[in-house]
Amino acid sequence: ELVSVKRALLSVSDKTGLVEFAKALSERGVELISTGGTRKTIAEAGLPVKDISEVTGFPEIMDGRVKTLHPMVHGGLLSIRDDAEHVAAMDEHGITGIDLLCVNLYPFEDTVASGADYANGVENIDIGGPAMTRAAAKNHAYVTTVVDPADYAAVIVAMDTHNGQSPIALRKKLAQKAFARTAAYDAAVSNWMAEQIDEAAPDYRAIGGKLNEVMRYGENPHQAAGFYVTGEQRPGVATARQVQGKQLSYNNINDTDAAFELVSEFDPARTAAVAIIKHANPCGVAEAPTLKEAYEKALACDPVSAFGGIVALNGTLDADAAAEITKIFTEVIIAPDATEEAIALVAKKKNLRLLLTGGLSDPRAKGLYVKTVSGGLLVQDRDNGVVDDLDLKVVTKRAPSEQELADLKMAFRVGKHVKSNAIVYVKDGATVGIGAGQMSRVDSARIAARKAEDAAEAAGLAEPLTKGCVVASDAFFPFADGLLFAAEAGATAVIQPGGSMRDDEVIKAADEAGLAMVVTGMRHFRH
Ligand code: 93A
Repeated sequence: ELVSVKRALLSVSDKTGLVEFAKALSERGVELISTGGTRKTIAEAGLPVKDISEVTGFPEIMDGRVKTLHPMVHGGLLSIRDDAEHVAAMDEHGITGIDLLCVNLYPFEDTVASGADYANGVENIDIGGPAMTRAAAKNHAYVTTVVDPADYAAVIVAMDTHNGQSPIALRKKLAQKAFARTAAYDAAVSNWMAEQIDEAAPDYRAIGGKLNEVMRYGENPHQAAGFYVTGEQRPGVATARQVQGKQLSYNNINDTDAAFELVSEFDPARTAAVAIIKHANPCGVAEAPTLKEAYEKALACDPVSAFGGIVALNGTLDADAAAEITKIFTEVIIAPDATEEAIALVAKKKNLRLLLTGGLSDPRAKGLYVKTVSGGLLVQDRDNGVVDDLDLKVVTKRAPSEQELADLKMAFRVGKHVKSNAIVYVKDGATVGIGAGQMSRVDSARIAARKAEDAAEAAGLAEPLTKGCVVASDAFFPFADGLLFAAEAGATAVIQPGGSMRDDEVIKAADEAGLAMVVTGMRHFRH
Protein backbone atom coordinates (compact mmCIF):
# COMPACT_ATOMS: atom_id res chain seq x y z
CA GLU A 1 0.00 0.00 0.00
CA LEU A 2 2.98 2.24 0.62
CA VAL A 3 5.75 2.47 -1.97
CA SER A 4 9.02 4.24 -1.55
CA VAL A 5 9.85 7.05 -3.89
CA LYS A 6 13.44 6.64 -5.00
CA ARG A 7 13.45 7.98 -8.50
CA ALA A 8 11.45 10.80 -10.06
CA LEU A 9 11.10 11.96 -13.64
CA LEU A 10 10.18 15.59 -14.08
CA SER A 11 9.16 17.07 -17.42
CA VAL A 12 7.06 20.21 -17.24
CA SER A 13 6.16 23.12 -19.48
CA ASP A 14 4.66 25.15 -16.64
CA LYS A 15 7.63 25.53 -14.32
CA THR A 16 5.54 26.92 -11.44
CA GLY A 17 6.73 25.47 -8.14
CA LEU A 18 9.16 23.19 -9.98
CA VAL A 19 12.35 24.15 -8.16
CA GLU A 20 10.75 23.90 -4.72
CA PHE A 21 9.29 20.50 -5.53
CA ALA A 22 12.52 19.20 -7.03
CA LYS A 23 14.43 20.50 -4.03
CA ALA A 24 12.03 18.84 -1.58
CA LEU A 25 12.30 15.54 -3.45
CA SER A 26 16.07 15.79 -3.69
CA GLU A 27 16.37 16.53 0.03
CA ARG A 28 14.40 13.35 0.69
CA GLY A 29 16.93 11.33 -1.24
CA VAL A 30 14.97 11.07 -4.46
CA GLU A 31 17.04 10.83 -7.63
CA LEU A 32 15.90 13.33 -10.25
CA ILE A 33 15.75 12.77 -14.00
CA SER A 34 14.55 15.41 -16.37
CA THR A 35 14.08 16.64 -19.93
CA GLY A 36 15.79 19.61 -21.62
CA GLY A 37 14.26 22.79 -20.27
CA THR A 38 13.07 21.27 -17.04
CA ARG A 39 16.50 19.83 -16.33
CA LYS A 40 18.08 23.17 -16.98
CA THR A 41 15.80 24.93 -14.48
CA ILE A 42 16.50 22.31 -11.82
CA ALA A 43 20.24 22.29 -12.45
CA GLU A 44 20.39 26.08 -12.29
CA ALA A 45 18.91 25.84 -8.81
CA GLY A 46 21.98 23.82 -7.91
CA LEU A 47 20.22 20.49 -7.56
CA PRO A 48 21.63 17.21 -8.86
CA VAL A 49 19.61 16.09 -11.88
CA LYS A 50 20.22 13.51 -14.59
CA ASP A 51 19.40 14.27 -18.20
CA ILE A 52 16.83 11.99 -19.82
CA SER A 53 19.36 11.16 -22.56
CA GLU A 54 21.53 9.45 -19.94
CA VAL A 55 18.58 7.19 -19.13
CA THR A 56 17.54 6.44 -22.68
CA GLY A 57 21.03 6.40 -24.14
CA PHE A 58 19.45 8.36 -26.93
CA PRO A 59 19.55 12.08 -27.64
CA GLU A 60 16.41 14.22 -27.75
CA ILE A 61 15.67 14.31 -31.46
CA MET A 62 13.39 16.08 -33.92
CA ASP A 63 13.14 19.35 -32.02
CA GLY A 64 12.18 17.42 -28.89
CA ARG A 65 9.31 15.60 -30.56
CA VAL A 66 10.99 12.41 -29.43
CA LYS A 67 12.62 12.77 -26.03
CA THR A 68 10.87 10.52 -23.56
CA LEU A 69 9.24 8.11 -25.98
CA HIS A 70 11.60 5.28 -25.14
CA PRO A 71 11.37 1.82 -23.51
CA MET A 72 13.84 2.91 -20.84
CA VAL A 73 11.29 5.52 -19.76
CA HIS A 74 8.05 3.65 -20.40
CA GLY A 75 9.46 0.38 -19.05
CA GLY A 76 10.45 2.26 -15.90
CA LEU A 77 6.95 3.69 -15.58
CA LEU A 78 4.95 0.60 -16.49
CA SER A 79 6.80 -2.30 -14.88
CA ILE A 80 5.07 -4.35 -12.21
CA ARG A 81 7.72 -4.32 -9.55
CA ASP A 82 6.94 -7.71 -8.05
CA ASP A 83 6.30 -9.61 -11.27
CA ALA A 84 9.16 -12.00 -11.99
CA GLU A 85 8.96 -11.58 -15.76
CA HIS A 86 8.83 -7.81 -15.52
CA VAL A 87 11.79 -7.80 -13.17
CA ALA A 88 13.71 -10.08 -15.53
CA ALA A 89 12.97 -7.75 -18.44
CA MET A 90 14.17 -4.78 -16.40
CA ASP A 91 17.37 -6.59 -15.51
CA GLU A 92 17.97 -7.72 -19.07
CA HIS A 93 17.58 -4.24 -20.53
CA GLY A 94 18.95 -2.22 -17.64
CA ILE A 95 15.63 -0.50 -16.96
CA THR A 96 15.25 1.21 -13.60
CA GLY A 97 11.84 1.88 -12.10
CA ILE A 98 10.47 5.42 -12.04
CA ASP A 99 8.44 5.92 -8.86
CA LEU A 100 7.18 9.43 -9.36
CA LEU A 101 6.26 11.22 -12.55
CA CYS A 102 5.83 14.95 -12.57
CA VAL A 103 4.49 16.18 -15.93
CA ASN A 104 2.51 19.04 -17.22
CA LEU A 105 1.82 19.25 -20.90
CA TYR A 106 2.70 21.60 -23.74
CA PRO A 107 0.33 24.54 -23.28
CA PHE A 108 -1.90 23.57 -26.19
CA GLU A 109 -5.08 25.20 -24.86
CA ASP A 110 -3.38 28.53 -24.11
CA THR A 111 -1.52 28.47 -27.42
CA VAL A 112 -4.64 28.07 -29.56
CA ALA A 113 -6.64 30.43 -27.34
CA SER A 114 -4.07 33.13 -28.04
CA GLY A 115 -4.85 32.78 -31.75
CA ALA A 116 -1.76 30.83 -32.78
CA ASP A 117 -1.55 29.72 -36.40
CA TYR A 118 -2.20 26.17 -37.51
CA ALA A 119 1.42 24.97 -37.52
CA ASN A 120 2.00 26.40 -34.06
CA GLY A 121 -1.17 24.74 -32.79
CA VAL A 122 -0.07 21.38 -34.15
CA GLU A 123 3.45 21.73 -32.74
CA ASN A 124 1.93 22.30 -29.30
CA ILE A 125 0.19 18.95 -29.25
CA ASP A 126 2.11 17.08 -26.56
CA ILE A 127 2.62 13.39 -27.30
CA GLY A 128 5.35 12.23 -24.95
CA GLY A 129 3.83 13.98 -21.92
CA PRO A 130 0.38 12.36 -22.15
CA ALA A 131 2.01 8.99 -22.98
CA MET A 132 4.07 9.12 -19.79
CA THR A 133 1.16 10.47 -17.77
CA ARG A 134 -1.12 7.64 -18.84
CA ALA A 135 1.60 5.03 -18.31
CA ALA A 136 2.30 6.25 -14.77
CA ALA A 137 -1.41 6.62 -13.97
CA LYS A 138 -2.11 3.10 -15.20
CA ASN A 139 0.67 1.80 -12.99
CA HIS A 140 -0.56 3.72 -9.94
CA ALA A 141 -0.02 0.55 -7.91
CA TYR A 142 3.62 1.66 -7.91
CA VAL A 143 3.88 5.11 -9.39
CA THR A 144 2.82 8.54 -8.12
CA THR A 145 1.64 10.76 -10.98
CA VAL A 146 1.66 14.50 -10.47
CA VAL A 147 0.13 16.64 -13.22
CA ASP A 148 -0.76 19.76 -11.28
CA PRO A 149 1.67 22.06 -9.41
CA ALA A 150 -1.13 22.52 -6.86
CA ASP A 151 -0.49 18.92 -5.75
CA TYR A 152 3.28 19.23 -5.17
CA ALA A 153 2.94 20.20 -1.53
CA ALA A 154 0.46 17.42 -0.75
CA VAL A 155 2.82 14.84 -2.22
CA ILE A 156 5.68 16.00 -0.01
CA VAL A 157 3.44 16.09 3.06
CA ALA A 158 2.22 12.55 2.31
CA MET A 159 5.80 11.31 1.90
CA ASP A 160 6.81 12.95 5.16
CA THR A 161 3.97 11.38 7.08
CA HIS A 162 4.74 7.96 5.60
CA ASN A 163 8.46 7.75 6.03
CA GLY A 164 9.30 8.86 2.49
CA GLN A 165 6.70 6.59 0.95
CA SER A 166 3.61 7.36 -1.07
CA PRO A 167 0.23 5.95 0.07
CA ILE A 168 -2.06 4.11 -2.36
CA ALA A 169 -5.02 6.42 -1.71
CA LEU A 170 -2.97 9.35 -2.90
CA ARG A 171 -1.65 7.48 -5.92
CA LYS A 172 -5.16 6.49 -6.95
CA LYS A 173 -6.49 9.97 -6.55
CA LEU A 174 -3.62 11.45 -8.53
CA ALA A 175 -4.01 8.78 -11.24
CA GLN A 176 -7.66 9.66 -11.65
CA LYS A 177 -6.73 13.31 -11.93
CA ALA A 178 -4.04 12.46 -14.47
CA PHE A 179 -6.51 10.64 -16.72
CA ALA A 180 -8.96 13.53 -16.40
CA ARG A 181 -6.19 15.85 -17.54
CA THR A 182 -5.16 13.81 -20.58
CA ALA A 183 -8.83 13.31 -21.51
CA ALA A 184 -9.49 17.06 -21.35
CA TYR A 185 -6.28 17.71 -23.26
CA ASP A 186 -7.27 15.38 -26.09
CA ALA A 187 -10.77 16.86 -26.12
CA ALA A 188 -9.23 20.31 -26.54
CA VAL A 189 -7.09 19.08 -29.41
CA SER A 190 -10.03 17.37 -31.07
CA ASN A 191 -12.31 20.40 -30.69
CA TRP A 192 -9.68 22.70 -32.08
CA MET A 193 -9.13 20.45 -35.07
CA ALA A 194 -12.88 20.25 -35.65
CA GLU A 195 -12.95 24.04 -35.71
CA GLN A 196 -10.08 24.09 -38.19
CA ILE A 197 -12.00 21.89 -40.61
CA ASP A 198 -15.28 23.63 -39.84
CA GLU A 199 -16.84 20.59 -38.28
CA ALA A 200 -17.13 21.69 -34.70
CA ALA A 201 -20.28 20.53 -32.97
CA PRO A 202 -21.57 22.81 -30.27
CA ASP A 203 -20.72 21.34 -26.87
CA TYR A 204 -23.67 21.11 -24.51
CA ARG A 205 -21.30 21.01 -21.55
CA ALA A 206 -20.55 24.64 -22.29
CA ILE A 207 -24.06 25.45 -21.09
CA GLY A 208 -23.50 24.21 -17.57
CA GLY A 209 -26.59 24.95 -15.52
CA LYS A 210 -27.34 25.34 -11.85
CA LEU A 211 -30.62 24.38 -10.24
CA ASN A 212 -32.43 27.61 -9.59
CA GLU A 213 -35.76 26.31 -8.50
CA VAL A 214 -37.60 23.05 -7.99
CA MET A 215 -40.87 23.57 -9.82
CA ARG A 216 -44.26 22.43 -8.69
CA TYR A 217 -44.45 20.23 -11.76
CA GLY A 218 -43.46 20.07 -15.40
CA GLU A 219 -45.54 20.37 -18.53
CA ASN A 220 -48.16 18.22 -16.76
CA PRO A 221 -48.83 17.71 -13.05
CA HIS A 222 -47.45 14.16 -13.00
CA GLN A 223 -44.04 15.32 -14.27
CA ALA A 224 -41.41 16.55 -11.80
CA ALA A 225 -39.44 19.56 -13.01
CA GLY A 226 -36.68 21.96 -12.16
CA PHE A 227 -35.56 25.29 -13.55
CA TYR A 228 -31.82 25.51 -14.13
CA VAL A 229 -29.99 28.69 -14.91
CA THR A 230 -26.99 28.80 -17.18
CA GLY A 231 -24.29 31.40 -17.21
CA GLU A 232 -25.79 33.07 -20.27
CA GLN A 233 -25.95 36.79 -19.76
CA ARG A 234 -28.68 37.58 -22.28
CA PRO A 235 -31.63 39.32 -20.62
CA GLY A 236 -34.56 36.97 -20.47
CA VAL A 237 -36.92 34.95 -18.36
CA ALA A 238 -34.17 33.18 -16.39
CA THR A 239 -32.55 36.35 -15.13
CA ALA A 240 -35.59 38.62 -14.95
CA ARG A 241 -36.74 40.24 -11.73
CA GLN A 242 -40.25 39.15 -10.79
CA VAL A 243 -42.00 42.22 -9.44
CA GLN A 244 -45.21 40.50 -8.43
CA GLY A 245 -47.46 37.50 -8.82
CA LYS A 246 -47.21 33.83 -7.89
CA GLN A 247 -44.49 31.40 -8.91
CA LEU A 248 -44.15 30.83 -12.65
CA SER A 249 -45.01 27.36 -13.86
CA TYR A 250 -42.97 25.30 -16.28
CA ASN A 251 -45.28 26.23 -19.15
CA ASN A 252 -45.26 29.88 -18.10
CA ILE A 253 -41.47 29.98 -18.30
CA ASN A 254 -41.45 28.30 -21.67
CA ASP A 255 -44.09 30.65 -23.07
CA THR A 256 -42.58 33.74 -21.48
CA ASP A 257 -39.26 32.90 -23.05
CA ALA A 258 -40.91 32.49 -26.46
CA ALA A 259 -42.67 35.83 -26.03
CA PHE A 260 -39.61 37.73 -24.96
CA GLU A 261 -37.29 36.22 -27.57
CA LEU A 262 -39.82 37.19 -30.24
CA VAL A 263 -40.42 40.75 -29.10
CA SER A 264 -36.65 41.24 -28.76
CA GLU A 265 -36.46 40.95 -32.55
CA PHE A 266 -38.04 44.39 -32.75
CA ASP A 267 -35.51 47.16 -32.34
CA PRO A 268 -37.02 49.65 -29.86
CA ALA A 269 -35.12 52.46 -31.58
CA ARG A 270 -37.31 51.85 -34.64
CA THR A 271 -40.67 50.93 -33.13
CA ALA A 272 -42.59 49.85 -30.08
CA ALA A 273 -43.69 46.23 -30.34
CA VAL A 274 -45.79 43.71 -28.46
CA ALA A 275 -46.06 39.94 -28.75
CA ILE A 276 -48.82 37.84 -27.22
CA ILE A 277 -48.01 34.15 -26.80
CA LYS A 278 -50.07 31.06 -26.12
CA HIS A 279 -48.56 27.58 -25.96
CA ALA A 280 -45.20 28.89 -27.19
CA ASN A 281 -46.74 30.30 -30.38
CA PRO A 282 -47.61 33.92 -31.01
CA CYS A 283 -51.31 34.68 -31.35
CA GLY A 284 -50.64 38.31 -32.15
CA VAL A 285 -47.63 40.53 -32.78
CA ALA A 286 -47.64 44.17 -33.73
CA GLU A 287 -45.51 47.25 -33.96
CA ALA A 288 -46.83 50.81 -33.53
CA PRO A 289 -45.69 54.20 -32.28
CA THR A 290 -46.73 53.33 -28.71
CA LEU A 291 -46.84 50.11 -26.72
CA LYS A 292 -50.53 50.60 -26.05
CA GLU A 293 -51.32 50.77 -29.76
CA ALA A 294 -49.01 47.86 -30.48
CA TYR A 295 -50.84 45.82 -27.84
CA GLU A 296 -54.24 46.69 -29.28
CA LYS A 297 -53.12 45.73 -32.78
CA ALA A 298 -51.56 42.49 -31.53
CA LEU A 299 -54.69 41.61 -29.60
CA ALA A 300 -56.89 42.17 -32.65
CA CYS A 301 -55.14 39.33 -34.49
CA ASP A 302 -56.66 36.63 -32.31
CA PRO A 303 -58.40 38.00 -29.20
CA VAL A 304 -59.87 34.62 -28.31
CA SER A 305 -56.51 32.89 -28.04
CA ALA A 306 -54.92 35.87 -26.29
CA PHE A 307 -57.04 35.18 -23.21
CA GLY A 308 -54.70 33.84 -20.51
CA GLY A 309 -51.68 34.57 -22.65
CA ILE A 310 -48.23 35.97 -22.07
CA VAL A 311 -47.52 39.53 -23.16
CA ALA A 312 -44.00 40.68 -24.02
CA LEU A 313 -43.05 44.28 -24.75
CA ASN A 314 -39.88 45.66 -26.28
CA GLY A 315 -39.88 48.83 -24.18
CA THR A 316 -40.68 50.16 -20.72
CA LEU A 317 -44.19 49.18 -19.72
CA ASP A 318 -46.07 52.44 -19.25
CA ALA A 319 -49.42 53.17 -17.59
CA ASP A 320 -51.33 53.35 -20.91
CA ALA A 321 -50.14 49.94 -22.00
CA ALA A 322 -50.58 48.45 -18.53
CA ALA A 323 -54.17 49.71 -18.32
CA GLU A 324 -54.96 48.13 -21.68
CA ILE A 325 -53.25 44.80 -20.99
CA THR A 326 -54.92 44.37 -17.59
CA LYS A 327 -58.37 44.61 -19.20
CA ILE A 328 -58.29 40.92 -20.03
CA PHE A 329 -56.93 37.93 -18.15
CA THR A 330 -53.20 37.67 -18.80
CA GLU A 331 -50.77 35.27 -17.11
CA VAL A 332 -47.48 37.11 -17.45
CA ILE A 333 -46.15 40.45 -18.63
CA ILE A 334 -42.46 40.63 -19.48
CA ALA A 335 -40.68 43.82 -20.44
CA PRO A 336 -37.26 45.42 -20.08
CA ASP A 337 -38.63 47.83 -17.49
CA ALA A 338 -41.83 49.41 -16.13
CA THR A 339 -42.84 52.81 -14.80
CA GLU A 340 -44.02 53.19 -11.21
CA GLU A 341 -47.52 53.96 -12.46
CA ALA A 342 -47.58 50.85 -14.59
CA ILE A 343 -46.36 48.73 -11.68
CA ALA A 344 -49.16 50.15 -9.52
CA LEU A 345 -51.76 49.32 -12.19
CA VAL A 346 -50.49 45.77 -12.58
CA ALA A 347 -50.52 45.38 -8.78
CA LYS A 348 -54.31 45.50 -8.88
CA LYS A 349 -54.25 42.11 -10.57
CA LYS A 350 -52.84 39.93 -7.83
CA ASN A 351 -52.11 36.83 -9.87
CA LEU A 352 -50.64 38.59 -12.87
CA ARG A 353 -46.87 38.15 -12.91
CA LEU A 354 -44.71 41.04 -13.97
CA LEU A 355 -41.15 40.28 -15.03
CA LEU A 356 -38.57 42.96 -15.72
CA THR A 357 -35.46 41.97 -17.61
CA GLY A 358 -33.39 45.13 -17.70
CA GLY A 359 -32.94 44.91 -21.48
CA LEU A 360 -33.76 42.93 -24.58
CA SER A 361 -32.33 39.64 -25.77
CA ASP A 362 -29.94 40.30 -28.65
CA PRO A 363 -31.38 38.26 -31.55
CA ARG A 364 -27.93 38.07 -33.13
CA ALA A 365 -26.25 36.69 -30.01
CA LYS A 366 -24.79 33.24 -30.15
CA GLY A 367 -26.22 30.62 -27.86
CA LEU A 368 -26.98 26.96 -27.61
CA TYR A 369 -30.19 25.05 -27.92
CA VAL A 370 -30.48 21.61 -26.39
CA LYS A 371 -33.22 19.06 -26.72
CA THR A 372 -33.34 15.51 -25.46
CA VAL A 373 -34.30 12.58 -27.58
CA SER A 374 -34.54 9.00 -26.42
CA GLY A 375 -30.99 8.08 -25.51
CA GLY A 376 -29.42 11.29 -26.74
CA LEU A 377 -29.09 15.03 -26.81
CA LEU A 378 -29.48 17.23 -29.84
CA VAL A 379 -27.38 20.35 -29.55
CA GLN A 380 -27.46 23.22 -31.99
CA ASP A 381 -26.61 26.88 -32.21
CA ARG A 382 -29.35 29.31 -31.34
CA ASP A 383 -31.15 30.52 -34.48
CA ASN A 384 -29.60 33.98 -34.57
CA GLY A 385 -30.46 34.76 -38.18
CA VAL A 386 -32.09 38.16 -38.58
CA VAL A 387 -34.03 39.09 -41.70
CA ASP A 388 -32.52 42.59 -41.82
CA ASP A 389 -29.09 41.04 -42.33
CA LEU A 390 -30.19 38.87 -45.24
CA ASP A 391 -29.73 39.54 -48.90
CA LEU A 392 -33.35 39.62 -50.03
CA LYS A 393 -33.95 38.86 -53.69
CA VAL A 394 -37.04 39.78 -55.64
CA VAL A 395 -37.83 36.80 -57.86
CA THR A 396 -41.13 37.93 -59.39
CA LYS A 397 -41.87 40.47 -62.13
CA ARG A 398 -43.42 42.75 -59.56
CA ALA A 399 -41.27 44.06 -56.72
CA PRO A 400 -42.93 44.68 -53.35
CA SER A 401 -43.90 48.23 -52.45
CA GLU A 402 -42.16 49.86 -49.52
CA GLN A 403 -45.04 49.08 -47.18
CA GLU A 404 -45.22 45.53 -48.44
CA LEU A 405 -41.49 45.08 -47.91
CA ALA A 406 -41.68 46.36 -44.34
CA ASP A 407 -44.56 43.98 -43.64
CA LEU A 408 -42.78 41.11 -45.36
CA LYS A 409 -39.78 41.55 -43.12
CA MET A 410 -41.98 41.68 -40.09
CA ALA A 411 -43.82 38.55 -41.16
CA PHE A 412 -40.54 36.68 -41.61
CA ARG A 413 -39.28 38.00 -38.25
CA VAL A 414 -42.40 36.64 -36.56
CA GLY A 415 -42.34 33.40 -38.55
CA LYS A 416 -38.96 32.57 -37.03
CA HIS A 417 -40.76 32.24 -33.67
CA VAL A 418 -43.73 30.21 -34.87
CA LYS A 419 -43.66 26.41 -34.72
CA SER A 420 -43.29 24.86 -38.15
CA ASN A 421 -44.96 24.72 -40.52
CA ALA A 422 -45.36 28.45 -40.01
CA ILE A 423 -47.42 30.79 -42.12
CA VAL A 424 -47.75 34.41 -41.00
CA TYR A 425 -50.00 37.05 -42.53
CA VAL A 426 -49.09 40.65 -41.75
CA LYS A 427 -50.75 43.91 -42.61
CA ASP A 428 -49.66 47.41 -41.63
CA GLY A 429 -47.25 46.27 -38.97
CA ALA A 430 -49.51 43.71 -37.33
CA THR A 431 -50.03 40.01 -37.72
CA VAL A 432 -53.51 39.31 -39.01
CA GLY A 433 -53.33 35.52 -39.17
CA ILE A 434 -50.84 32.97 -37.85
CA GLY A 435 -50.84 29.31 -38.82
CA ALA A 436 -48.58 27.21 -36.61
CA GLY A 437 -47.42 23.69 -36.09
CA GLN A 438 -49.20 22.00 -38.97
CA MET A 439 -47.82 19.00 -40.79
CA SER A 440 -48.81 20.55 -44.11
CA ARG A 441 -47.89 24.06 -45.15
CA VAL A 442 -51.21 24.47 -46.96
CA ASP A 443 -53.03 23.68 -43.72
CA SER A 444 -51.03 26.36 -41.92
CA ALA A 445 -51.95 28.85 -44.65
CA ARG A 446 -55.61 27.81 -44.38
CA ILE A 447 -55.73 28.01 -40.60
CA ALA A 448 -54.12 31.43 -40.60
CA ALA A 449 -56.66 32.71 -43.15
CA ARG A 450 -59.52 31.15 -41.27
CA LYS A 451 -58.41 32.83 -38.03
CA ALA A 452 -58.27 36.15 -39.83
CA GLU A 453 -61.84 35.66 -41.01
CA ASP A 454 -62.95 34.81 -37.48
CA ALA A 455 -61.23 37.88 -36.07
CA ALA A 456 -62.87 40.11 -38.70
CA GLU A 457 -66.25 38.62 -37.98
CA ALA A 458 -65.85 39.09 -34.23
CA ALA A 459 -64.83 42.70 -34.81
CA GLY A 460 -67.76 43.24 -37.17
CA LEU A 461 -65.56 44.06 -40.14
CA ALA A 462 -66.82 43.78 -43.70
CA GLU A 463 -63.86 41.79 -44.96
CA PRO A 464 -61.15 39.60 -43.42
CA LEU A 465 -58.01 41.34 -42.21
CA THR A 466 -55.99 39.36 -44.70
CA LYS A 467 -57.27 41.43 -47.64
CA GLY A 468 -54.20 43.16 -49.01
CA CYS A 469 -51.81 41.57 -46.51
CA VAL A 470 -48.43 39.97 -47.07
CA VAL A 471 -47.42 36.45 -46.15
CA ALA A 472 -44.30 34.76 -44.82
CA SER A 473 -43.45 31.09 -44.87
CA ASP A 474 -40.72 29.75 -42.56
CA ALA A 475 -39.55 27.31 -45.23
CA PHE A 476 -39.92 27.14 -48.99
CA PHE A 477 -43.19 26.29 -50.69
CA PRO A 478 -42.65 22.77 -52.06
CA PHE A 479 -45.55 23.33 -54.46
CA ALA A 480 -47.47 26.34 -55.68
CA ASP A 481 -50.64 25.34 -53.82
CA GLY A 482 -49.78 26.90 -50.44
CA LEU A 483 -48.79 30.12 -52.12
CA LEU A 484 -51.94 30.22 -54.24
CA PHE A 485 -54.04 29.65 -51.19
CA ALA A 486 -52.39 32.62 -49.47
CA ALA A 487 -53.07 34.74 -52.57
CA GLU A 488 -56.70 33.70 -52.50
CA ALA A 489 -56.88 34.69 -48.85
CA GLY A 490 -55.81 38.17 -49.89
CA ALA A 491 -52.00 38.24 -49.78
CA THR A 492 -50.33 40.49 -52.33
CA ALA A 493 -46.69 39.76 -51.50
CA VAL A 494 -44.73 36.77 -50.26
CA ILE A 495 -41.49 36.18 -48.38
CA GLN A 496 -39.95 32.74 -48.12
CA PRO A 497 -36.50 31.13 -48.10
CA GLY A 498 -36.70 29.78 -51.66
CA GLY A 499 -34.66 26.81 -52.75
CA SER A 500 -37.39 24.35 -53.62
CA MET A 501 -36.90 21.97 -56.54
CA ARG A 502 -40.04 23.56 -57.95
CA ASP A 503 -39.02 27.19 -57.36
CA ASP A 504 -39.64 27.94 -61.04
CA GLU A 505 -43.18 26.63 -60.81
CA VAL A 506 -43.80 28.58 -57.59
CA ILE A 507 -42.41 31.82 -59.07
CA LYS A 508 -44.48 31.37 -62.23
CA ALA A 509 -47.61 30.90 -60.16
CA ALA A 510 -46.75 34.03 -58.15
CA ASP A 511 -46.29 36.05 -61.35
CA GLU A 512 -49.57 34.81 -62.76
CA ALA A 513 -51.34 35.80 -59.55
CA GLY A 514 -49.68 39.25 -59.67
CA LEU A 515 -47.82 38.62 -56.43
CA ALA A 516 -44.51 40.17 -55.47
CA MET A 517 -42.17 37.59 -53.98
CA VAL A 518 -38.83 37.89 -52.22
CA VAL A 519 -36.59 35.02 -51.16
CA THR A 520 -34.36 35.19 -48.12
CA GLY A 521 -32.04 32.23 -48.61
CA MET A 522 -32.51 31.42 -44.93
CA ARG A 523 -34.94 29.00 -43.39
CA HIS A 524 -36.43 29.34 -39.92
CA PHE A 525 -37.70 25.92 -38.94
CA ARG A 526 -38.73 25.72 -35.31
CA HIS A 527 -40.11 22.50 -33.92
O1 93A B 1 7.31 16.58 -28.11
S1 93A B 1 6.78 15.63 -27.19
O2 93A B 1 5.50 15.17 -27.48
N1 93A B 1 7.74 14.35 -27.17
C1 93A B 1 8.25 13.81 -26.07
O3 93A B 1 8.89 12.75 -26.15
C2 93A B 1 8.05 14.48 -24.80
N2 93A B 1 8.47 14.18 -23.56
C3 93A B 1 8.04 15.14 -22.72
N3 93A B 1 6.77 16.31 -25.75
C4 93A B 1 7.34 15.69 -24.70
N4 93A B 1 7.38 16.09 -23.40
C5 93A B 1 6.83 17.34 -22.90
O4 93A B 1 7.87 18.28 -22.89
C6 93A B 1 6.31 17.32 -21.50
O5 93A B 1 4.95 16.93 -21.41
C7 93A B 1 6.52 18.74 -21.03
O6 93A B 1 5.36 19.53 -21.26
C8 93A B 1 7.62 19.29 -21.92
C9 93A B 1 8.86 19.56 -21.10
O7 93A B 1 9.93 19.87 -21.93
P1 93A B 1 11.24 20.62 -21.34
O8 93A B 1 11.65 19.86 -20.14
O9 93A B 1 12.24 20.56 -22.45
O10 93A B 1 10.82 22.01 -21.02
